[in-house]
Amino acid sequence: MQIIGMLRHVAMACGAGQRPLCSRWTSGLPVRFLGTSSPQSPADASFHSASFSGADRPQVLITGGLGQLGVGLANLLRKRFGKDNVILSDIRKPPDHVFYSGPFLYADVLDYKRLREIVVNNRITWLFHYSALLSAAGEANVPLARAVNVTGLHNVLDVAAEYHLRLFVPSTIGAFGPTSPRNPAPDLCTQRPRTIYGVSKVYTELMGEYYYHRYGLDFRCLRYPGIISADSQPGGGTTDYAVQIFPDAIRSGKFECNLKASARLPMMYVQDCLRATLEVMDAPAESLSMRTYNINAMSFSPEELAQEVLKHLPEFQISYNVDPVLQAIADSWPMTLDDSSARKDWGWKHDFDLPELVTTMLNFHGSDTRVAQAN
Ligand code: VAH
Repeated sequence: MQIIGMLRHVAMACGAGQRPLCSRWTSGLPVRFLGTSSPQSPADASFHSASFSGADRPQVLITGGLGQLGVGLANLLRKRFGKDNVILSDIRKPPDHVFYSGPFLYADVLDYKRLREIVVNNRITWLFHYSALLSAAGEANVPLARAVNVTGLHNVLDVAAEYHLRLFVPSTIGAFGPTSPRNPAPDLCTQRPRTIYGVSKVYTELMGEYYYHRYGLDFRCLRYPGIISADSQPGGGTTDYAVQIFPDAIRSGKFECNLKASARLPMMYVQDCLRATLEVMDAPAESLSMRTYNINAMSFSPEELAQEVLKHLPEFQISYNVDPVLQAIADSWPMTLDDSSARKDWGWKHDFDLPELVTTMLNFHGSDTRVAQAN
């Protein structure tokens, strides 16, 4: 009996149309049984007219698309696979420049039925799952972080396994903790993070690898350093200072840092991060010896970053107003990551070191005409 027939059969038994009454493992897939899905909203039909040409091209869905990385990733993927092959989604309204740059949908990762509907109606084959509360935001609202980062992950894993998607979920240097090796942190080591963000990302790594081994889910994961982006704001992270320093340096020549001067952390320019994400998703499965990889580019402290800014802005002044919560998080994270496995397995290498990062960021914020982030 086809899975859909089985679904219908069991759904009848479970009382179709009612709340999910039963879930069971069926034919090796984590398939939950649901009532009838909600009627397709007209907006969803708009993409069916799109010509998804190129059978070999993935149909991409990005969750959490309005966070620090989603728009940049969508731009990169649309250049590669075509504008209509990449659907950006979030629970917030997109600004005009995002809404008119390609397909955008409302998607709440806590709504399992809706996720299935989007995947089916748009024949999604690749899913980039960016919805998450980051380190500082998570500590400020643990229940919400647990819901989004854990329950949201469950929904995404089950949909990805059911529809045989290729799934990317980012992890982070925050998945390491004070008992992890810090300089460098290897791919495999003790991971006892002290934030709900870090705990949920260790869980993400373990659950993604379980679904790979148990159900054959093509799960891929990178541990991101702190990401420095020019034309997008970070969303409540411990490394956000390294993004905000640039517009402040240009506008006022001053910056108040909320970490101590010596707090050295792994960092990466957004262009390197997004390229690494596409490269690992593009890599032939047989080249991957692991499902979760460290990627590294540079490490710096606030004082080292300030010294590099001073080379361009001699009047620049940094001051320190240390946030003890953020500093405790930063102190529990590694200073550098060993990314030799990524470099060996799928040819990872970074392009931006600290001098290139500072030049690029100051040029972006200092240029009269702010150009869109060129991926
Ligand atoms: C944070 N920017 O600070 C994020 C990131 C490496 C840290 O995950 O929480």
